[in-house]
Amino acid sequence: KNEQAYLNLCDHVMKEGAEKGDRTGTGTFSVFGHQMRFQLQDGFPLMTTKRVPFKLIASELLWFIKGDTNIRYLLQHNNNIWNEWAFQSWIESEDYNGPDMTDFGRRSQVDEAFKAEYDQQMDQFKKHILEDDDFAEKFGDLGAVYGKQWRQWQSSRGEVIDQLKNVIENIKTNPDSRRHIVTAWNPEDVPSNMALPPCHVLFQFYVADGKLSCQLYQRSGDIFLGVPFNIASYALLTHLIAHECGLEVGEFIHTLGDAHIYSNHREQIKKQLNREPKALPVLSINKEKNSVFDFELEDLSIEGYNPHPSIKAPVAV
Ligand code: DHF
Ligand code: TMP
Repeated sequence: KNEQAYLNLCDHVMKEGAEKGDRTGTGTFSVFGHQMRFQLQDGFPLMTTKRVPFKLIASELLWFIKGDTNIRYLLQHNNNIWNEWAFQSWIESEDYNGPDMTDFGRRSQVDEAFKAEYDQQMDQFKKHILEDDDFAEKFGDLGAVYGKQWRQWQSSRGEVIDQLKNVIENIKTNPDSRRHIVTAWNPEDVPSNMALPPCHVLFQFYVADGKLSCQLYQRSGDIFLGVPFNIASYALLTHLIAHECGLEVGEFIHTLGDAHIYSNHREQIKKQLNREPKALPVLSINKEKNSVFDFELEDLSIEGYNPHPSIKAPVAV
C-alpha cells in the first residue's frame, strides 16, 4: 500500500526524531534525509487515514501553474492555506494600524481574547483582498514564490524563463533527457523577496517505458500538515503533464531534507497511526482538456475517496 510509505515516515520520526528547535519557536522532532516512493498506477496518493481536502490541493496547484503569487485567487476558491503568510506582511506594513498582531500564530493558540481579535483582523484582511483591487495588489502578493519561479523566472540578462512550459516541451521532444528540471529556489530572491522561501525546491521528470515519473526535493517538510498536501500536489502535476504528453503515470518519488513533526502535532499523529488505511481514490480529469495550462478546478476530481475523519492541528507560522 502506497500510504504506508507516509505512515512509516510518521512512525520513524516519532520514534527516532531528534528534538530540535525551529524558526517558529514551536519545537519539532526531526530527521534529515528521507525518501518515499508512490506508484501512481496503484491509486492517487491522497491519504485515507485522515481526510485531506483535495480541492485545496487542486486550487493551489492551478494557482502555481497559472504563475500567480497573489492569495486573491486562492480566496476566490475558498482556499485559506496561504493567508497567514500574506497577513504577516500586512501587519508589518506602515498601512496597518489595528491592534498589535505580533506573533499571532502562537498567541492565538494560547490566548482566547487575542484569538477573537485576530480572527476579526484576519476576516477583515480577507475581505479587503477580495474586494479592493489596490489592496490586493499590495498585500495579497506573497512575492517571488512558486508561481513566479516556475513561469516567470527573471534572468540577469533580462529574459523571462518559463521553466514549466519548457520542461513540458522537452518531455515531448526529448523524453530521454536527464535535464527535465524545474527549480523554485532562486538564491537572488530567497533572503528577502518572498513570504516564505520555497519548501518544495526542485523537481525532475523522467520518462521510461512510456511512463512519466517525478522526483521532488523538499528541503523542509511539516509531516502532519504540509507533506500530505505536497504528495498529492506533485502526484496531480505528474498526472496532468503525463496526460498532455501522451504518457502513462509512473512513480512519484518524494525526497525530504528536514522532515519534522511539530511538538504540538504529536497527539494527532498518534491518532492517525492507529487507523487502518483504506483503498486509495482514483483521479478523474476532464480528458477534453489537453494542455496543462487549460485546466480549471471543475476539470479535476477524485473518485472513491472514503477517508477516516479529518484531524485538526495548528499551523506554525
Ligand atoms: N508552514 C508550516 N509550518 N507548515 C506547513 O505545512 C505550511 N504549508 C504552507 C505554508 N506554510 C506552512 C502551505 N501549505 C495547510 C496545508 C498546507 C499548507 C498550508 C496549510 C493546512 O493548514 N491544512 C489543514 C487544512 C486547512 C483547511 O482546511 O483550510 C489540514 O488539516 O490539512
Ligand atoms: P521553514 O522555512 O523554516 O522551513 O518553515 C517552513 C515550514 O512550512 C516547515 O514546517 C515546512 C512547512 N511546509 C511544508 O511542509 N510544505 C509546504 O509546501 C510549505 C510551503 C511549507
